[in-house]
Amino acid sequence: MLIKKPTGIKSSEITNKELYLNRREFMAMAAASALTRVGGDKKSDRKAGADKKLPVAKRGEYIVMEKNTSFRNVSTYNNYYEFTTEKEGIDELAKEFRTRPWTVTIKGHVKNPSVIDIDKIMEMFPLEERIYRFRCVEAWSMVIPWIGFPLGDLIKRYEPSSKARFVKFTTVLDPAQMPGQRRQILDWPYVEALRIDEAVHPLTILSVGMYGEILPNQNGAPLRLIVPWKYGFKCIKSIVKIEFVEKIPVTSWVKANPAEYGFYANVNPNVDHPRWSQAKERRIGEFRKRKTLMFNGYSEQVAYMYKGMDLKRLY
Ligand SMILES: Nc1nc2c(c(=O)[nH]1)N[C@H]1C(S)=C(S)[C@@H](COP(=O)(O)O)O[C@H]1N2
Ligand SMILES: [Mo]
Repeated sequence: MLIKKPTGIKSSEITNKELYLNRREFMAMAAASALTRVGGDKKSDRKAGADKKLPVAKRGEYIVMEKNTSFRNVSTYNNYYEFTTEKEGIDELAKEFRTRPWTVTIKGHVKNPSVIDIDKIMEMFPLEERIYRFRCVEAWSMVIPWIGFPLGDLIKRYEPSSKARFVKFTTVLDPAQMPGQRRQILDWPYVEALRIDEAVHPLTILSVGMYGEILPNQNGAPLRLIVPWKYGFKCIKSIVKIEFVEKIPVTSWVKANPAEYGFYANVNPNVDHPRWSQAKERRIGEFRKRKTLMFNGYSEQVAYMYKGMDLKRLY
């Protein structure tokens, strides 16, 4: 990954020393990571093409002070059941997946229901880079420089009514292109949802790229959700529909196995998955295990939304 000059960072944007970097810290980290950068992140390892580069209008204010996982790991170790339940080889299986033309339908309790082209969406909202921790429910984690825009910006634009208590997302249904959808692994299409306050939270983004380039197909091109304080399965890929609804939607994993997967799916080291502990995680590319952090390290930003909720019951 190219280290960009942190010109976009204003001191007014720095409100939390754990999450946000000031200019000097960022320079130090950039220098250090340039020196220690090894193997997997070299340009030559990537199928980079000039056409894949994405213009980033600003460097986002939310940056995690940890070394990025290599592009190679993030783009070759995936979960994408529409292609296969294997974690490796999705890059190959999804190589020919067509992400254009692509439209996103916005409907439900909203003032301006619309069908918008993905290229239009990318013009409408200035893109920024957000370096986030990403924690899969299966106890592995990564640090990924996403490119995207706040979901809240899109929501504001379409003006949901007070009846819009949840936002429901749906992945494309295309069994001709997605071999996994020809088998009853999940009740296709994949569905996820957020409470409206979670959806408009400034940490929640819709992503169109990572590592300075457009999103690889295996990572959810052309548009996917990123909610950094929740387990990875909430981060639905290849979105074709965003719906504003009144009642809590039945999401794919809750439907498939409600004893193991909840609607909230907040990263929580104190609430184990029935088949394994959530107390620790393995950062891809490392051997030692790390302690998993409450809300994946984003407590200060998000804990207020769950005040008074029993997180053991509402997992
Ligand atoms: N449509 C769809 N979205 C999905 C999935 C999926 O199988 N289908 N897997 C989820 C899970 S379990 C994880 S951990 C992340 C993985 O994202 P990544 O491959 O970009 O790391 O995507 C999530 N989004
Ligand atoms: Mo996951």
